[in-house]
Amino acid sequence: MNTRVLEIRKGVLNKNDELAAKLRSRFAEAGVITLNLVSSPGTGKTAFLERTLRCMREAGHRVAALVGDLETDNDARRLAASGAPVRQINTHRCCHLEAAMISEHLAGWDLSDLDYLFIENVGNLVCPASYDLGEKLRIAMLSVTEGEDKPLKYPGMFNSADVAIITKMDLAEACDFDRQSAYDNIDAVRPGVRIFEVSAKHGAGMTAWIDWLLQFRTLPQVS
Ligand SMILES: Nc1nc2c(ncn2[C@@H]2O[C@H](COP(=O)(O)OP(=O)(O)OP(=O)(O)O)[C@@H](O)[C@H]2O)c(=O)[nH]1
Ligand SMILES: [Mg+2]
Repeated sequence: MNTRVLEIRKGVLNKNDELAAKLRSRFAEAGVITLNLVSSPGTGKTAFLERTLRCMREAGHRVAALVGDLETDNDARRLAASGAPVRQINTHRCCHLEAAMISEHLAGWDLSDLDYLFIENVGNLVCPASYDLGEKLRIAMLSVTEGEDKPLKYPGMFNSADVAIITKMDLAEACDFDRQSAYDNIDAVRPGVRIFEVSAKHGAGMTAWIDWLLQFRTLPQVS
């Protein structure tokens, strides 16, 4: 019985991987850098993206976003206030985004009009780790209010990340955030990963993040 369940799951993942590979080729051909933002619910993905989209648009970069939630278009409305093209993906009972959902919601967008496509995944530290969306960069986020041990408890998410971002740094002192412990735990599951500290509320750390992202685009890209 268990073997059968595993086979079905493998089949679903293989289909997703095939679609994700096609998306990755499309993104590379269009020259768009695609990022998949993953974290627990409420870590601050949307707040961070609101600032990122606004700053990047002001600097003349072409950005767009897809945002996944089970229900509501609240996050899409927040992000669209930046002026960037934004689409909400409602997954209903599904706790993660899949490559097919990305493909479907890109309909009508000319990817070659974009420099960066941000995908905010459904808030969940487990399932999104298993679903490749064809992204170039997976960004795992952790807020100072969640507990420094989250990377150890949810290693799959942090282990598959290209960048880690610690959010809500303005609350660090009030939460007795143990910065060294957070860094050690991230490093334990993803040795050497680049870590940024930000406060989307006050803007601290955002310049370093955006500078890094702009510089990343200039590096030779291997798809
Ligand atoms: N103090 C502080 N609060 C923040 C910061 N970033 C986000 N928040 C607050 O944290 C709460 C959740 O922020 P969101 O941006 O909606 O978080 P999210 O990760 O997008 O949430 P989901 O999409 O539901 O998973 C909101 O009340 C935000 O105002 C920050 O840098 N500092
Ligand atoms: Mg959100």
